[in-house]
Amino acid sequence: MKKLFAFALTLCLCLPVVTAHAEKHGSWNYVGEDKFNERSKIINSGGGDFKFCLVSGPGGYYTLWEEDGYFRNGYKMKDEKVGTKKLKKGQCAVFKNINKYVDEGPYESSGQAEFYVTKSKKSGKAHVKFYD
Ligand SMILES: [Ca+2]
Ligand SMILES: [Ca+2]
Repeated sequence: MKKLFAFALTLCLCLPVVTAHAEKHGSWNYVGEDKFNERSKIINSGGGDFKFCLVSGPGGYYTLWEEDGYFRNGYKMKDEKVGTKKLKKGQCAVFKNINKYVDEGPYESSGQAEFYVTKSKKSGKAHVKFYD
C-alpha cells in the first residue's frame, strides 16, 4: 500500500503540466455531441469546467457521470456521479471545477476524465452538445 501511495504521489508531481494545459479562461470549446436514449457516448476532458446543452429532446433530469471502468484489487470501480440537472430544451448544465474527476491514480493515468450523460430511457431521444 505504501509503495502505491508513493507511486501516486510521483504521478501527482508530474501532473501540474497537464493541469496547467487544461486551465480555461472563460471560453467554451465545443468538444462533441451525441443523440441518445439512455446514455451518451464518452467525452474526454482535461479538467476545468464542463457543460452540456440540450439542443433538442425531452425536458427532464440529465446526469453527468465520469466513467471508471477499471479494476482495483479485483473489484470493478464504480463510475462517479458528477451531478444531476433538470433541463429543458435549449438549456445547459454547467459543472465547475471538475478537476477532481480527472484520473490521476496509478490505476488510471490517462490524465483525462471520461464524461457521459444519462437520462430516463422512456422519455425518448435527446440531442446533447458538449463543451469543455
Ligand atoms: Ca475515469
Ligand atoms: Ca474517476
